[in-house]
Amino acid sequence: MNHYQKRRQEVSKTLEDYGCFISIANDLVIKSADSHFPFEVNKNFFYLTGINQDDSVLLIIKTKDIVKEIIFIKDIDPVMEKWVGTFLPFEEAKNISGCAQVLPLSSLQSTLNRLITRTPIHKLYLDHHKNEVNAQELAMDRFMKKAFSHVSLPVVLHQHVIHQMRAIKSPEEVEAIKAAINVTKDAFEHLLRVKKSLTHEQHIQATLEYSFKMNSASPGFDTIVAAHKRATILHYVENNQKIESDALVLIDMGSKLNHYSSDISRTFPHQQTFTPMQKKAMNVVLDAMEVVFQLCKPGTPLKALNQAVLDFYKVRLVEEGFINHENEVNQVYYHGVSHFLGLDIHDVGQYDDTIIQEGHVITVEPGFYIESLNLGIRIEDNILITNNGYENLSQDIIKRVEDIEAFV
Ligand SMILES: [Mn+2]
Repeated sequence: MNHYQKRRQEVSKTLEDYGCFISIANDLVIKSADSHFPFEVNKNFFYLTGINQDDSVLLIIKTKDIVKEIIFIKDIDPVMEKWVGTFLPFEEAKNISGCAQVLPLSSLQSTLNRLITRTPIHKLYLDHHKNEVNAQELAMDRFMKKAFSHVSLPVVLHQHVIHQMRAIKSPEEVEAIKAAINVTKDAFEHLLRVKKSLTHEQHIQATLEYSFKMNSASPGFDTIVAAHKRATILHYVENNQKIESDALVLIDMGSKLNHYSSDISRTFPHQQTFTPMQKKAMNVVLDAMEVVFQLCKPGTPLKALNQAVLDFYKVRLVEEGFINHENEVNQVYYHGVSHFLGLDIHDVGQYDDTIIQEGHVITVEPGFYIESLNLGIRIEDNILITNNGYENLSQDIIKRVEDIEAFV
């Protein structure tokens, strides 16, 4: 049984008899005129099938004695293939997914009709959530309108079940994340070697992303290259300014390789060395990381990590003179210290009231930001929770003041 089969089996255990689980791959989204945004697969669908093609559908049908799985993929269209490239062959889809029944999408509606009238299924379990935040119509909404316009069956929103599964990484997934981290490491070291000749933020972005592409990877998210006071804007992605000579440069980057992403932040001086003030600030953040690492073990509430950073800063930032009073902490540190990492950058998983477990992969990314000092520092590593502690998956990417100065 391959990973995808095992995962589908897990899902099938959560269904009642005469239930049908549905996950879809997403459709292509129009950008303008006849062009589309690059296809982005629904990560849950990919997690359960290994298939990365638009307009694909997975059904898991559970009746009294048997579980049946069917995957639908686009009918091969030889004319379209001349324009947009090869469609996924049916045999290959079977091999990847380990699903014996892979059928053409054109037979989906008749299959559904048969299921409803003959099996008959009583309940639908959708890989979907209620999108109440912005009320945007999602691919599943469109699918349901089209496929079930003539019947109404009770619907259960089942997305959280797959999200819970995805939060615990298998050894193979951890290897995939490590591979992405390695590409990011190479990119950062290459950058440090050539950075003397780079004068603008966009040069740094281009240099990092050049390395990603040369390693068959791509940016997992919009690369942030923020120098000087621009580093105090957390998601600054314009990356288009000349770098001031005495500036610190904050980069938040992550290559994506085979669908898994890394998410690494580093801060370094534009010149060859840090100023004394920059050095002092760097060491505060590096020490905050160590405080968080000590809590990275099964049983710690996820919330405790951020609280630990706040408690540490309340003392240390005052001691070092970066703030006057502990109640100013929120003005210089205004994001959380951790998120899950995996198929998505801000990966799925339950965030509220979560207890850290073995197999979680999280980021640890303290920072602080003081505009009047033209200072923004964030340092981020990717951490695997093990049975009794943690493994820092990105420990080989240099981050300490003396190591960066020695390297350049
Ligand atoms: Mn991050």
